[in-house]
Amino acid sequence: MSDRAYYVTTPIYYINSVPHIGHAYTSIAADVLARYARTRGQAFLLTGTDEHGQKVANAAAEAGVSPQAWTDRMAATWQSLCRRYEISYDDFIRTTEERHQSVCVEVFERLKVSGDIYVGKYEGWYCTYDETFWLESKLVDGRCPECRRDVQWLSEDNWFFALSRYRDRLLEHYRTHPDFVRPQRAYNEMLATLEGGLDDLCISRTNLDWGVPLPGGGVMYVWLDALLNYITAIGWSRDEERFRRYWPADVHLIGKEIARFHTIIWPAVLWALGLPEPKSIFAHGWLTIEGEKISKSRGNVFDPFATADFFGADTVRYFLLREAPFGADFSWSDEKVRQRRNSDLGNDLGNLLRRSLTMLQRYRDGIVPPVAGASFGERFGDLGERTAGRIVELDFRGALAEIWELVSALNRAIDEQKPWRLYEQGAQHELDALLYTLCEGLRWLGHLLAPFIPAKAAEIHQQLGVGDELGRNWNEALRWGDLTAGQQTRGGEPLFPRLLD
Ligand code: ME8
Repeated sequence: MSDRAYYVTTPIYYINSVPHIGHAYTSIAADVLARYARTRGQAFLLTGTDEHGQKVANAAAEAGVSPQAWTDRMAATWQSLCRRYEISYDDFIRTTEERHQSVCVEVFERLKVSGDIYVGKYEGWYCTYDETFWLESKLVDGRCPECRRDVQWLSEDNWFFALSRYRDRLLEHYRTHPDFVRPQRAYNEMLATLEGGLDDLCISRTNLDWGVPLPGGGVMYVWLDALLNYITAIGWSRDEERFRRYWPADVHLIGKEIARFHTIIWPAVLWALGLPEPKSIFAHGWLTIEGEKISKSRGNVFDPFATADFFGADTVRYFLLREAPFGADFSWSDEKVRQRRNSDLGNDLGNLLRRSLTMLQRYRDGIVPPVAGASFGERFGDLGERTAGRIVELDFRGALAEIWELVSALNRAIDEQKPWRLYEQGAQHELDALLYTLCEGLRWLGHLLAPFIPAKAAEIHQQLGVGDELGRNWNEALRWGDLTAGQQTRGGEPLFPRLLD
């Protein structure tokens, strides 16, 4: 068996403020991939916080504390968001950590040696909020094209990364790797950007202290510092064996507004270091409210902790992944979350579990009968593979739709075969076959749903009395008929109690 691991990352989030649901969204999607991948072998999920830059320094100053005290406090909040939404990260990197800062300095030194960076004069427009330099031609009414804030004129001697040198190689890579950037829209946009030409990138700042100090003065541009997190955490230049197990990353998950950094600048930096590019980058869409991106700067954020308390983390996870194709924008509304909760999760899934176990209790003392009905095994035999295929394609909505076919088919089997009638008629064999099918179907659902709604998936297995099953190899677990006859089920509380208006 190969010791290669599936490596998936989230962006590292700015901690100038508290997190909102948009941040949770990316991390939840990454978590689904990692949880699934762990059932097939090794996986590594990296998330963390981007702690340098003017925005963070300003936030600390406003709060009247040192940047380090501020970041310590905020990083703890971001970690608890991960716990609240069951993000099973393997490492949480903070860019103020020594392990990261030393990598930044080493990268800088190596790029100096390779001749990929040089000193030049930087004069141009800078948006502090987005930590981005803009060409005059890109400004909109003299303001930042991204956030529409005022930009500042900067004139400094700075270090530049010779990005323009990599344009042809990038174009070639895009041409030969049509899946390098997904979805297609992001690929097309980035290709058009490349075709439009590339400027070299200013990678140092002299008018700011809160960053990674560079030998000779100044600090590293926060975006280069941030991107390097993806190689710091897996041991680049410190532990080559470990690094080779994870790199290149299988997928960087990001929001579409930071695609240029990840799909153009990042591969070029890696090439300059003699490293391969990531296998793919997926730039997903935005969560909106009334058509506006949810963001602190637009003032339409709400507390994701309170949301998890109210709906339950699993309900929110399910909603976010089921509501829209990954890649598209979609809108948040409490009402839509409530509907998904009450219909898909409560009526379809929760009631299926409750009805099945209640009937098993009534007719068979809660014990799984010895007759394995085969028809579902034939019909859904490849469901595990199909669901897995959708997950690795990042089609989470499609994966859940596949899984819900099984949920619906099991509910239909109850409605059509009417176990209470089979019982009255003394049709013992048919009743056994149906009850077995329901239990085995639910055992499958526990496995299939574990990446998406981990706590509730575990609860399904607990109620079935197979609480030690989760974490089994995906293919082995999803063999129809694996549930042992004679298994004592337990039952329990409703999985998704109805939420009232
Ligand atoms: O950009 N809908 O950090 P950031 C969906 N530090 N996703 C959203 C979202 C929304 N409304 N709002 C935020 C940064 N996100 C840099 C990244 S990586 C080397 C450095 C998610 O705190 C989405 O993933 O602004 C987006 O890319 C990320 O949060 C931006 O987080």
